[in-house]
This record gives sequence, C-alpha cells and structure tokens, in this order.
Amino acid sequence: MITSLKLAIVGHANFGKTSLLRALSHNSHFGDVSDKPGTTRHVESIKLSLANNTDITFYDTPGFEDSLALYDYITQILPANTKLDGIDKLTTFLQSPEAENLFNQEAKVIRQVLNCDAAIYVIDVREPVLPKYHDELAILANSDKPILAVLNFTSSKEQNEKEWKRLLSIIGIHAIIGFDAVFPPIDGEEKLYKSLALLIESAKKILDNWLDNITRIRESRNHTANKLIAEALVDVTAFYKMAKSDDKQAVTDMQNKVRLREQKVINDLLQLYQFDSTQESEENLPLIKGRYNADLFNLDALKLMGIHLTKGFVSGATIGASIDLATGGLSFGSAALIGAAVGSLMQTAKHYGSRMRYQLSGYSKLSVDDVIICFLSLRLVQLKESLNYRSHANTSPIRLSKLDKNEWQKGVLPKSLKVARRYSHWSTLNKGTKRNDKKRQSVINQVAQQLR
Ligand SMILES: Nc1nc2c(ncn2[C@@H]2O[C@H](COP(=O)(O)OP(=O)(O)OP(=O)(O)O)[C@@H](O)[C@H]2O)c(=O)[nH]1
Ligand SMILES: [Mg+2]
Repeated sequence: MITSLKLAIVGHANFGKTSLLRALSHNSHFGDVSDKPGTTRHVESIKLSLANNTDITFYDTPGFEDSLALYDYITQILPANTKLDGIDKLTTFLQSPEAENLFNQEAKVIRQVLNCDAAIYVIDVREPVLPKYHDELAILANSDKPILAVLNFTSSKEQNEKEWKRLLSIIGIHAIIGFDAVFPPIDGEEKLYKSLALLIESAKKILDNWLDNITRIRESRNHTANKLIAEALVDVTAFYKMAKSDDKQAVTDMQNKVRLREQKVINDLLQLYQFDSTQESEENLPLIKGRYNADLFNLDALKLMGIHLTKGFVSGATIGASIDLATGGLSFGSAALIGAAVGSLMQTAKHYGSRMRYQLSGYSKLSVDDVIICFLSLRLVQLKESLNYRSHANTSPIRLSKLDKNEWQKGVLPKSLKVARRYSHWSTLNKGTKRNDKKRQSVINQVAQQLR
C-alpha cells in the first residue's frame, strides 16, 4: 500500500485538462485556462493532503499536439528488429535529441506519466476520433501505467462518445467515466475516485479515505452555509430603528445596512465554497463582484422569486408606485402613520405592541418587512444550492439554482425566526449586540435546520 498517490492528467491540447484539475481541486485559480490550444506549457502540480499522512498529487501537463509525427519518430529511432517493451521504447525516446527539441512538450508529458502511479486521459467528446488521437493513446499505453479515460464536454450537444469508446477499447483502456469539467454530474467526483480505486489497487486505502473526506466536507460545508444564512436572517429580523414616520433618511439608512449585511453573507458563502468575489452573477442575482443587480427592495425582483405578497404590502407599495416610495420594504411598528403607507402598515403594526414613549413623541419602531426577509432567505438558499454544485472550472456568471415550492415563498416568517423580532440585542446591526446569547444561538440553529 502506498501513502502518496501521484496522478498525471494528460491528453490532447485544449481538451480541458487544466479545467478538470480546477474542478477536482476546488480551486478556480489553478493554472491557466483558455480556449487556445497550448495554454499549459509546463508540468504543474497540486497536492490534496488527507488525514493520516496520506496525499494525492495531481500533475497537470501540456497537451499533445503533433502526435502523428511523434509516433513516427519513436518508431523510426528504435533499433531494427527491436524487442524493446513499452517502457523501454519511451525511455529511448526520452534520451533522444528530439525529446529536447521538436517534441519537448510531449517529452514532459511522457516523463511525468512514467513518474506517476496512473494517468487520467482527458477527452473532448465533441471531437471526431482522428488518427492522431489513436497515436497519442498508443504512445501513452507504452507506459504500462493504469489509465482512466475521462469523457469531458459531455454536457455539449455534439457527441462522438461511441467512437471514442471504440478507440479506447482497441487500445485496451476500459476504465472510462463521463465528467464534464464545467458541469460535472452530482456524483462525478465519487465516480472518478471509485474508478481509480479499482484501477490502482495499491492506492485503494488513500482513495477510500478521500471518498469519506469528500462526503464529510460536503455535509459540513452545507451545514455551515445554512448557519451563515440563518445568522443573517436573525440579524435582519431583529434589526430595528426608532424613527418618525416621515423620516425617509431612516428608511434609506436601514435599507443600506440590510444590503451590506446581505453582501457580507454572500461574501462569506463564496469564501466557504472557495469561490472569490471575482465571480460574476446573472442579472437576477444580488451583489456579486460589488455590483448590484436585483435589489432586495425591488418589487419586481420579489415577484420574480414567486413570493406571495401580502395584501397590505402590495397596496402600500403600489400607491407609492414603488416600494421605495411607500415604506422601502420596511414597516413601522405602529399605526401612527399617514397617507399611502397606512394600508400596508396596519397589518404589521399589530406585531410590535405599543411603544408609548416613542409614539407620544412621534417615533415608532421601524423594522424590515417579513416579505423582504423571505425574499432574502430564498435567494441566499438558491445561491447556496448553486454553489453546492458549481464547478471551479466554470467561468460563466453564477446563476441561482431553481427551488421546488418553498415555505419562504409564502412571505410569512416561520415561528422560529419571528422570535427574533423581540430581541433587538440579537442583531449585529443594532447597538449592544450579544452575539453569543444562548437563545440567539439556539434560534440560529433552528432556522438553519429549516433551511435544509
Ligand atoms: N463547456 C465546457 N467547457 C470546457 C470543459 N472543459 C474545458 N472547457 C473549456 O475548454 C477550454 C480549454 O480548457 P483548458 O482546461 O485550458 O484545456 P487544456 O487541456 O488544459 O488545454 P492546454 O493546456 O492548452 O492543453 C477552456 O475555454 C475551458 O473553459 C467542459 O467540460 N465543458
Ligand atoms: Mg492546460
């Protein structure tokens, strides 16, 4: 049994080797990726360290380019009537002058394969099967190393999967999996490591260990994400301000604080999933890359999310032409209001009881409306789901995942979260926050459970 597993990622230029490694290492900055062939010029490695001092190191390699010429060259330099076996053929090539000149890229690949326990051969299944691919596979097969073929670009419409499988079978490669580096199947990583475990017996322990690790990390990450979201929801629910009903500035200030809180939780989620804020988002997503798309206080965005708007909320909003003009998605905790906003606010007013002192002097409690908090919750959960399945090789803007019918669409806070309305010191947006308050923590845990 070995304790360090070395795997070479090989294949034709531009077939997605570096992208596959980004996906497997969950690192969107690994190497250079572009749609021009010949992007990776040197062998680059990345190590995944596991518990009990075992590790897996992946080696990204330059792509094969002129494999027909390489095949001819290797055949031609071999002594006449040679009985050299596969590996000797390759070492003879590596010692030849052209290994430093014409074929120096290919020599790097072959040298790396010989230094590894196995190779992963990446295939662009959109490509027709050409003689050059036959030749590069035949050269690699000389290495006598186990080879796992990975069919990449499987989510694309053009497919030559059958033809590729036929070629692989001719060469004697029977371990094949589909793994699109940009849109991998949900169980893609598991399948890949299980196939490797069958192929490289001496590494079974390392790979089983890694498989356990993947499951554990995935669950723990999802759990942490739910807690981050729940904490943001508690912060926004317990957030309040005492203000006069015509105090537009108070409304704007509160909205801005809530927006910043949303930005913070989005950044925290991106970081948790090892994405950074260079990720862009689609139009209907909130603030990624410092750019506001759909604002939290925008009625159209709310509707698009399928949130049921309470009667009062809608009338309050429509009278003022937009939410901003009515109450800005915030509600005053008393009926001591005038004009357009009253219709909207009467309904929520009941929740807060009277705050005599402030009411007498014209102040009342301003807090974020249920509907807005439900909207916030929905899009954070959708973002989390999307990150759960997002490949680190994906360079397109982040899209929110679709959800099945969800409780939060009712626009009414669940009881577990509603409690937070009564405890202003639970919100980090208020002064005098007690973050470690036991009851606060327990409510965060309950809300996190509900997000599952
Ligand atoms: N849609 C899709 N695009 C992919 C996939 N894999 C790679 N790409 C894209 O294909 C192009 C080439 O990907 P790379 O990862 O640079 O390919 P490579 O094999 O490392 O290329 P070289 O280093 O030049 O040999 C990039 O534009 C990737 O974004 C995939 O599975 N699906
Ligand atoms: Mg590359």
